[in-house]
Amino acid sequence: MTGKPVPGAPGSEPPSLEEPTEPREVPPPKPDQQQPTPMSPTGAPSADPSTAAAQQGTYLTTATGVRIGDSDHSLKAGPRGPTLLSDHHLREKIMHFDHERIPERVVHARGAGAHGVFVSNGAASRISRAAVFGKDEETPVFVRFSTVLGSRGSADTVRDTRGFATKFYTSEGNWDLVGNNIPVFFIQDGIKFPDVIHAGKPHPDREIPQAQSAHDTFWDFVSLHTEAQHHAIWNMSDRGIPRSYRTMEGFGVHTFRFVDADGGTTLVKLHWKPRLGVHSLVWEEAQMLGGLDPDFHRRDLYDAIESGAFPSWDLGIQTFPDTPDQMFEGIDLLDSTKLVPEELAPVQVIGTMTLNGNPTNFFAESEQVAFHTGHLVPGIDGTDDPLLMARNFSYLDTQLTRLAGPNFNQIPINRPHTAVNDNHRDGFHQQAVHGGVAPYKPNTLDAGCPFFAGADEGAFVDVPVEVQGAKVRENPASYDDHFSQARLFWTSMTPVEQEHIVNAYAFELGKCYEQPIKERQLRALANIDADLCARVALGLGLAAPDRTVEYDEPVPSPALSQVGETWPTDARMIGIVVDPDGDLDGVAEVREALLAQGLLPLLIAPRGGELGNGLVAQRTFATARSVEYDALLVAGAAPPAPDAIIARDTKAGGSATVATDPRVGLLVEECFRHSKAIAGFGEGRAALEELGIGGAGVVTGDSGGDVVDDLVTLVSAHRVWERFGTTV
Ligand code: HDE
Repeated sequence: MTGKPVPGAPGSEPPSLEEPTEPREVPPPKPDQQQPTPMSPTGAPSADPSTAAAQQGTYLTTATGVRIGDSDHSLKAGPRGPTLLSDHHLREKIMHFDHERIPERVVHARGAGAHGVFVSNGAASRISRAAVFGKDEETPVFVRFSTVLGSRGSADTVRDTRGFATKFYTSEGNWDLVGNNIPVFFIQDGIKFPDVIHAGKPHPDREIPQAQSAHDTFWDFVSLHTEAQHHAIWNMSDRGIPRSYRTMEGFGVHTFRFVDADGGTTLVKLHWKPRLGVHSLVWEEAQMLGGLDPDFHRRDLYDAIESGAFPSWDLGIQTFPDTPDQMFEGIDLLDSTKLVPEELAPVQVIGTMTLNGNPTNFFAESEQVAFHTGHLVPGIDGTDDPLLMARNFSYLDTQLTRLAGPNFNQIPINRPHTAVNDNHRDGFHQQAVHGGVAPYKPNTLDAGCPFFAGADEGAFVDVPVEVQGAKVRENPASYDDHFSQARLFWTSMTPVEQEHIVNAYAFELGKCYEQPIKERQLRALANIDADLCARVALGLGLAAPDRTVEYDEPVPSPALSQVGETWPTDARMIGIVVDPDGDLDGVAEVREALLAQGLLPLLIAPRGGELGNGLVAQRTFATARSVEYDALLVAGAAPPAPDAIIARDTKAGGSATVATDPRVGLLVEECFRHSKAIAGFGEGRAALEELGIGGAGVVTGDSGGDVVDDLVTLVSAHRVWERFGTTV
């Protein structure tokens, strides 16, 4: 692992406490933060690069570039007198501030982005002529991860689908892959999108609950509109509460069409496979994090990139012959409520994406980025999936409101890294100074420029697909199966994953007030699996109904389960509980050993500041909570200071003989309950014994060296799976 040290870690530069008095240089902008480059009629860039930076010069100025000597006091008639209307600087500063907010996204409002690079391995170049798939081609990308239902300030760890949208700045223009972390969707036809979102958003009268599906309107819709049942069971599974954006799969969901150099076509489904594996929180952790650290996923992504643990994903494709019926093994490829099991169509890796740069400015990049399913490049095309068709309209339309006009592609983060010569003119927020007099075709006055490209010059050529049929508002018969793949998902889960699904349904339906909605959803569950239905019914105190539909028994797909493999442990967080008067040599040794293996140790001590031996406390017993860590290593568990304002362990009679600070006890107990690995050495081992913590996933030793390797091995399995079911 390379990169900067973790902020606050030993060795990092202490920040200055004073505002500098000497001007310093403004950092240069990143390449994709340049202003749009006005193009001359011949397509040659004509911008002066010195105007590229968003902020230039050394001194504070007005918006019109006049230097300012005081920005702290408004212009008044005497120090205690009224403020003067002639203070232009005051009025301009306040006016701009008043208009800083733009409408949040109508869905996916809460998110976080990062820069990176996609490197193709060339495997897809056989079936797609897209330059982005050329062997060893490197393409800059910007990715935005998001939740769907919550507003911009909502918590990261809610139970929800996650967006996974990638903008590829290819040499042939931008390609946006606007996907989710769940491979299927709630609806088959985009015309239902307002319905499902209105049902999932907070109740219109009270505007609660925020960012949750655990309420009546959501389950009212899902239980009536049973094509949503497949997506809903994914939400109820551990996929609905990812551990990190870094540990999520991504899916293009729809079937796309790749086009080769000869015009030959192949149907494909796109998958992002995280190199770190697919990992999730447990529900109690997710709930706790909603209060303790609502920015958990945003922070995790940012910190991992800052620390040099760059997250990466392989991009893979499942390929299918482009037959007239667009079916594969009985699965309708145009039905976005269906997936194709990887056992039937293996995912073939075509490249790798690495996120290696945090945004410089959240608003300019993560907020203003505008994705669109219609942003395609030659060699990548859509299909007639009615969900995709509606999206192609919606994403263009929504930006007009959100980004206030048609020129949003000129915003730096959206700008292609290729020449733009589009004949679009004027409009709100036009940034380019277009030359020429003939933004129309054909023309003679601008010498016929710009010219049409042929296929050989990289033009996007529409696939000449045959289309016919009567105009109808109908679905094909294959869309009628709403349950077989929900059952496929359920039967592909391990017992511990099934247990989590049961608990999630019992929680969500338990939050509904309307009895008929719970009963109707139980009828849907009966059509997925009798055992699932019976267990949820038990939790709700209701009778389990019988199934009402029949379908062929699906073959389970082990690839859908998250349990059973081991994964790299890069940047996994290990909390180390330290006694400042204890074995600091041992602490330094385990810290180094964990860093050397690419994990991120964080020292937790009774108080902040330097601990000795070059070690600095990064968390204190007051600021640390278990949910931040993937595993805990107890090196010492100092007793509370005599004057500490905390409750003593009453088990020990409140005497000064208490060996373990109760806050350490809480850390350990929560980690244990959430099936995380725990290690202890020396004084820490004694603390674990006192707390009664042992068994699977707990390793102890005399020294740190005895436990580090075993701890890392446990973290590589993500959880101590066998402990689930033995804890509350
Ligand atoms: Fe979206 N979706 N969506 N969606 N979606 C938006 O576009 C929409 C769907 C997805 O980080 C909006 O720019 C319709 C499926 C992501 O900026 C909006 C339908 C999938 C993001 C919109 C769908 C997605 C959005 C809101 C049904 C997974 C966040 C703001 C036909 C394959 C992108 C915006 C970001 C955002 C419409 C269904 C993924 C309103 C009409 C299926 C990741 O245009």
